[in-house]
Amino acid sequence: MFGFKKKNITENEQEVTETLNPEVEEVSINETDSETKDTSIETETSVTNDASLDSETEEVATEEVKKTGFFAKLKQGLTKTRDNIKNRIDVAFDESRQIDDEFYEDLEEALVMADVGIDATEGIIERLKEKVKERHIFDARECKKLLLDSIKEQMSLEKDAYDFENTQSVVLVIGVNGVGKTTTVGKLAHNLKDNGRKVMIVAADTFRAAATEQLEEWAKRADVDIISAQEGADPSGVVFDAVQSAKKKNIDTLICDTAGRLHNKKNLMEELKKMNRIIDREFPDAKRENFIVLDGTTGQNALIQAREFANVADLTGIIITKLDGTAKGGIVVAIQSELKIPVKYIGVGEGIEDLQKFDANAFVDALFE
Ligand SMILES: Nc1nc2c(ncn2[C@@H]2O[C@H](COP(=O)(O)OP(=O)(O)OP(=O)(O)O)[C@@H](O)[C@H]2O)c(=O)[nH]1
Ligand SMILES: [Mg+2]
Repeated sequence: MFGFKKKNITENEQEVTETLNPEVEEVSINETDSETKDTSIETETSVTNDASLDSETEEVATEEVKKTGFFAKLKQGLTKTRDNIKNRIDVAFDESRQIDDEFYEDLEEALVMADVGIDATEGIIERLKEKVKERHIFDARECKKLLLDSIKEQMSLEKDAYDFENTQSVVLVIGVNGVGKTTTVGKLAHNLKDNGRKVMIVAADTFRAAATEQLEEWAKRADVDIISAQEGADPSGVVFDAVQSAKKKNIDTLICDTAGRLHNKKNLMEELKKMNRIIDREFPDAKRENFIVLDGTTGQNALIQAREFANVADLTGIIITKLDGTAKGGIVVAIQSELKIPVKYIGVGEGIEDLQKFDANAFVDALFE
């Protein structure tokens, strides 16, 4: 009954034989309702909801604690990158420094070391030089503020970047193998659920049974509904059923985990397009997001992947994971500036709380201060 046959799957490559007609094939779906799940999970997750605050002051205080926690985690996550550039930045902005060619060269070197990328670095330095000239600045420390402001400006997001979080939406999470898609789906589901949203996730990676099991584990942790099917089922069929279920249950956000795919595998890219078509056709009123997940530790490779995926899918946002595992976190700046696609979330660890909305101000401060 399935239009897909699983063929040799290696770590870097998955191939499918596609014989789909009509567009969606029937799949046998496993639906797990978060409300019927076992009580041990209830206990675990209820810890996060324990405080029922009743005064505005307390809410403000909690917000402050959250912000402090957010920044501390971000700073911790960017430790390797900060350590990598710290010496150069300190030397460049030493109070005894002149703002001369050597000064700009040192800055350039620090940014390139952090993988900000040649093009993005040149743009940043050019803008900095203009501002320094315009404002007649001679003090290197004053120049530091200008530099940080210039990067922040470049990285800041449009006001509507997170609109999908507040309206009915479908999010498709895509990328190559092992970048952190499934983990990110789990973390994102948790974040949205934590904000009172009704979330459902769908295991559209049907190539490996283990992939579904992994996502089921995340559904339990995040305490959200999950739709899955058995190994080998048509991914588009699973998505189709998930969309019907999401509409019926009045789900706020449906998040689709997909299989890792290489951009040069035509069949897999076609399959991606098809999933997109199904969602658009079956849920035209939902706000759509296509997030590409990129592994921050792969440096400039991530940039290449994003370019390739942008050719087949209308990417609405980028999620960069594993920033805690790299000394080259500046790749976030390179990706944003070269692709002109907003980085919307970053992964700073493997835990459920380790996905952060991208905050340009906090990111730049955590990196340089
Ligand atoms: N340190 C760190 N590890 C991460 C982060 N995000 C994901 N990982 C780890 O990366 C590994 C791969 O994550 P998955 O979520 O399975 O990746 P995937 O893209 O779904 O992989 P495939 O489905 O095989 O393509 C796991 O060990 C995750 O714990 C992160 O932000 N920081
Ligand atoms: Mg996965």
